[in-house]
Amino acid sequence: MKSLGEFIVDKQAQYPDAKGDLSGILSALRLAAKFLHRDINKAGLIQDFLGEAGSENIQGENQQKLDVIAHNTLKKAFLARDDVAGFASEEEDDIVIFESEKGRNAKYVILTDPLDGSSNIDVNVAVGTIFSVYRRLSPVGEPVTLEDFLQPGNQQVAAGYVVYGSSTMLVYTTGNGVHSFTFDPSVGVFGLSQEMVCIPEDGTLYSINEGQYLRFPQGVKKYLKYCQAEDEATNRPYKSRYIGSLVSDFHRNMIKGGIYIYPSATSYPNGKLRLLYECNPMAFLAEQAGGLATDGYQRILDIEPTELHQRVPFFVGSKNMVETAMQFMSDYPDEGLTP
Ligand code: AHM
Ligand code: MG
Repeated sequence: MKSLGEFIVDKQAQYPDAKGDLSGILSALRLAAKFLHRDINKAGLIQDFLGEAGSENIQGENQQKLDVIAHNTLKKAFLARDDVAGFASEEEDDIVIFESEKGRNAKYVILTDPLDGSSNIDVNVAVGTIFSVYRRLSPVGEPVTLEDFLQPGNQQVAAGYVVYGSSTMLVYTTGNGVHSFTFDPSVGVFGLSQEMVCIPEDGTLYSINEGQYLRFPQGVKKYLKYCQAEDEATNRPYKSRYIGSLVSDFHRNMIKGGIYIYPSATSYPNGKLRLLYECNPMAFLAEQAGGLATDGYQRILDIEPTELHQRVPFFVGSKNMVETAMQFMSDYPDEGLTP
C-alpha cells in the first residue's frame, strides 16, 4: 500500500521535470476531499446538508446546500496554499482572485465543479468533485485575470476528480498517465489503487439521458439505434447505464469500457456540461487513459474558450466507441443543431 502523498513524491523523482509545485495543490484537494467525504456521508443525518440552498447559480440552476458547502470547502483549501493565484467554480459567477501577496506570486489557477451531480445527493447516489489546473498566463506578481482561466484544455497541467461512491476515490493526471486512490476513512489516508489506469479501446456500455431522445441531433439518434442493434461480432446490443452523475458515469466507463454522451439537444443547444469545469478535466483524463473526448466533431482539449461558464456537447470514453459516434455525427448532419 502506498499513500497519495508518497506516490506524488515518487513521481517527482521519476519525472524530474514534473511540476513539483503541484504537490501543494494536490494536498489541498486531498484535504478538501476528506472534509467532503465526511459531509456527504453524514448528509442524511444533518438537516443543514440536504436539500436546496434557496439560491441559483449563474446558469439559473438551483444550488443544493452541499453544492455551496463543497464550493466553500474547496475555496478555503486553495486560499490556504502558496501555489494558487485564483479560483473559478461552477457555483460562482466570476473568477475569484487571490489578492494577497502570496496569491499574486502564485503560478496556478484552479477551476472546479465542486459537487457534480448534486441532484443525486438527496437519494444517496454517487456524486463527485472535478478539478482542473492551469499555469497562469499573466505575469507573476500581479493579480490573475480572466484570460488566465480561459485557456484551452490542452494547456492543463493537472486535472482529476473525487468520486464519493460506495467508496471515495481520487483520480488524477498531471500528463503522465492516470492514477487512482481509494480513501480509507479509518486511517484518513488515500491509498494507491491503480497506477496508469487504461480505458479499454472498446466497450459495451453507453450512457446518455435517453429521455431526451426526441430532442437529439440525427447523428446521436442513429448512433443510439446502432448501440441497440443486434450484432454478435461487436457484442451489441450494448448495455445502457446512466447514473446522471458525470463523474460516476465516467469512472465506471473508464474501468469497464464505454461511452458517455451529453449531446446538444433542442433544449440545450450547446449541450449541458461546462467546458471549463467538467469537459476539459474529464477530456484530459480520458486521453491520458487512452480514450477520446470530443464535441462530436472536434477534440475537446483544442476548443478555445470564450466564456467562463461556456457549455459544450460532450462525447467521452473508449476510443473506438467515440470514433464510431463521431462517424454517425458526420454521416447524419442535422441543420440547426450542428456547430
Ligand atoms: P451539475 O453540475 O449541475 O450537477 O450538472 C451536471 C450533471 C452531470 O453530472 C450529469 O451527467 C448531468 O448533469 C445529468 O443531466 P440530466 O439530468 O439532464 O441527464
Ligand atoms: Mg457538474
